[in-house]
Amino acid sequence: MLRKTCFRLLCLLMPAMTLAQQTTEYPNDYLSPEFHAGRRAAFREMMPNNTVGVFFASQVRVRNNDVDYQYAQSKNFYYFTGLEEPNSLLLLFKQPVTILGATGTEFIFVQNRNPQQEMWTGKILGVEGVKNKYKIENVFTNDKFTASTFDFNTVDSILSLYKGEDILSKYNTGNQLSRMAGIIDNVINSGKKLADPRYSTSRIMSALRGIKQPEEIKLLEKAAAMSCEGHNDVIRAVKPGMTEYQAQAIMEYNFKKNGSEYPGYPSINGSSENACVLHYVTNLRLMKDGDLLLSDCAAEYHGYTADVTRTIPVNGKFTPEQKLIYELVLEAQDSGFAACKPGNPFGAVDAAARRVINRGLIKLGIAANDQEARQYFPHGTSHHLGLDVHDIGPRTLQEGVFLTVEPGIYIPPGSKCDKKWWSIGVRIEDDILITKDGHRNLSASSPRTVAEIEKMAKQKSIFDK
Ligand SMILES: [Mn+2]
Repeated sequence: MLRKTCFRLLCLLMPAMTLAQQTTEYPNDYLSPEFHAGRRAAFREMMPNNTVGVFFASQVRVRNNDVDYQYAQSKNFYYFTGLEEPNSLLLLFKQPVTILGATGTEFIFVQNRNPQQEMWTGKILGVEGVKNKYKIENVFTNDKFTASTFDFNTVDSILSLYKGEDILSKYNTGNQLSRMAGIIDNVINSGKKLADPRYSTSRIMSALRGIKQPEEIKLLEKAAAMSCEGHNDVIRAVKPGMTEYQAQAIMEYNFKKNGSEYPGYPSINGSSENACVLHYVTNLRLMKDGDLLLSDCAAEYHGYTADVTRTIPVNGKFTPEQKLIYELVLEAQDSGFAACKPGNPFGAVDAAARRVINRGLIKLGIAANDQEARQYFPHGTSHHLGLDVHDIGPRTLQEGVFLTVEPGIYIPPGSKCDKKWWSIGVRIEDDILITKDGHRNLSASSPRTVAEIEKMAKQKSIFDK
């Protein structure tokens, strides 16, 4: 007990991460070339003998007519290279091979410089640029990768996840990426097997990406800190008469202000019954006195995303019913946190949180048994978090695993319980890094308790300054 109190005190004394204003012309806190080289080496270490890893950049995706979506690089490709350009291919060999006169284990095929295109969409790095910036040894332009560039029959299998990456799509034929993917697809269709049809590549990626390295943790700390700034500003600013999209604007302003490239996933800002829709992204409703607002929003920073949810009273004060449900979810989250330690199975966090929620819903007369309780808490408590918001990782908690703890209770109108509970939807979500002897909450700089939230709600918002 004493130890627990001491730990809590320590947490309170630890300063929240403050985000430094950028002072260099461009951001200079990207993952280093050495980080990516280290990840490629770790992949090669886990590859079976005489195999090749094949990783493609993401497809450019059309939004409508001649407008593309903002480019988002393939996370596996980014993990191994840092390169944010499309139309690129990375080959990682277990044993050295010779391709186009160069001998080694790493080959990357990238876009050629193109003054005409660069006038419209900005600088293309080209061979020299990629060599200098990313320090990858064997760099070629993508037109050099043809069906005869390398005889894939000389390796036993190809490790790749390209089949799930939407790069062979008929809507995208005619570009270098689809052309290169087509070559690999032909090799595989003519008998060269994918290693354990996709399975072992996923397993290697999961083992690697599931354990966060110190450089990745720094970016995740920043993503979590700017996410918390957004949530805190929403807690201060929200009031009856404001719309859900205005709450979203306050949130995302804070992300962008701090250099986030995108929200890590579409921002969820659901008030009243909309809080009961798990992935509500419409965000159009006018909020009223007495509503709860559930905001599940987080920033992505240099490829790494946080995932934070806070649920707050729109008028600054929880009703007695809202408070009962809120504090039940909070207790469940605390129980989930307690299960976050090395050696525990991933599912121990959900088991701990669900036990509290089931017991509480039965006690309040909302559910008759565990099975009925499940309909009010229909999702899992945790998922891995990192390059993807729903990331990949090991099933046993260990140092470097990064996961969410996010229990919730959702009681939509019409539920089979007393009407006084209807339209209450509560989720509380934090981002937990497993440490050597326990865990650290990277999103602790946004308040979770009823008292702390009601106190923050009284503070001046960005609109009062
Ligand atoms: Mn989540």
